[in-house]
Amino acid sequence: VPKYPFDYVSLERAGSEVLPWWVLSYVAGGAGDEQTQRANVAAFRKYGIVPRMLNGAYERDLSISLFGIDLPTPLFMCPIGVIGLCALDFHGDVQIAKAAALTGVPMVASTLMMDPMEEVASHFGDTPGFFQLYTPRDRDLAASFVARAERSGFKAIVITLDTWTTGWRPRDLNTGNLPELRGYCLENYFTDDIFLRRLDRSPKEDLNAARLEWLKIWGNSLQWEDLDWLRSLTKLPLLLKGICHPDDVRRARDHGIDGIYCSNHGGRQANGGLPALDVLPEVVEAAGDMPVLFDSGIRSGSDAAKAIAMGATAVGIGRPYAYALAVGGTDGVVHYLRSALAELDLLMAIDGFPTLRDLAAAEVRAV
Ligand code: HOC
Repeated sequence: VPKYPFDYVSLERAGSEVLPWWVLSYVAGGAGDEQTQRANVAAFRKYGIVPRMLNGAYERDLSISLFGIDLPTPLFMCPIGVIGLCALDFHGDVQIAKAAALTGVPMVASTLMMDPMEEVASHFGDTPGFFQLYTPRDRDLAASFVARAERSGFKAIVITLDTWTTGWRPRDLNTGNLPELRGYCLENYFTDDIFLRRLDRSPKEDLNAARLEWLKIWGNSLQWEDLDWLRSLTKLPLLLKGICHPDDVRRARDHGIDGIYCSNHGGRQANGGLPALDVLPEVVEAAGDMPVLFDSGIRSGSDAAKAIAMGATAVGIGRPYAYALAVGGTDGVVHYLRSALAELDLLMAIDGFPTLRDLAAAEVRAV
């Protein structure tokens, strides 16, 4: 019997059995009655790839180039705040970073990670990492996060736009776990001089006051103009996460943004929206030569193939790797990522797409 499951349904079941109930409600839950979350997944059943034969797909090349960085595969791990809780020792971010090093699949590390970014980045090995920024209201603190990310070796900054406040998440409200979650995600703040300067006493002396101070500043509802200031902070590639409308893509370009991240946060933030996959083609069209990262609803290698065939440059895995982390730590995440990649590779072999360029040009039809 294999150590870890090879399909998502079994993996989710196995993960659900080991996660503490209040962590499970956070990982599994979404916004409202979770119709967007379900629709994200269901959207992948609405489209199919038309195979091509006699195409010389005996060998495949799954590599991509993103902002001049060569990556062996098109997958990445989405940022998930407080993901560390899914690991037995609560140091899940470090375990994920190790999985990134072993697989070449980059981690997009959340501002709300449970170990300081410097520590997490030190485990990436040769795999590049990206830093996801929840832009705080304190501009000096935002600048400090970006500078620290740059110093730690992160290769791009992903600015999340749709989570300056947490959405209406009934499962988390029912379990009452939000205060608990907030208590765990402050490592990057508590290791930052700019944040510490805001406090009268250190977090060790007065944890509650530190947490309250964090609540006041963590979420910033940015305006387009703010992007110029964020742009001025770094030469690293900047991506906007949460983009689902072509006009927003065009505006992003006007503000010097380098990449688009099409996502509805896995349906965790706002309910009632379109599945992210349905808006991907128009986002890709507006993006032109800007790379488009995609997440929301990917569960398997064949889902990733569809997103690529619909124009995504790189594809983000979210909940599956959280369950894999719960089930087997670094080992579990590596197993999941290698399984998803094996499925993607086999699909390309059988359906006749030797490279991702060929897959991107594949015909996709509504089922
Ligand atoms: C306690 C704060 O990235 C997610 C997170 C953001 C939630 C913040 C929770 O939804 O996965």
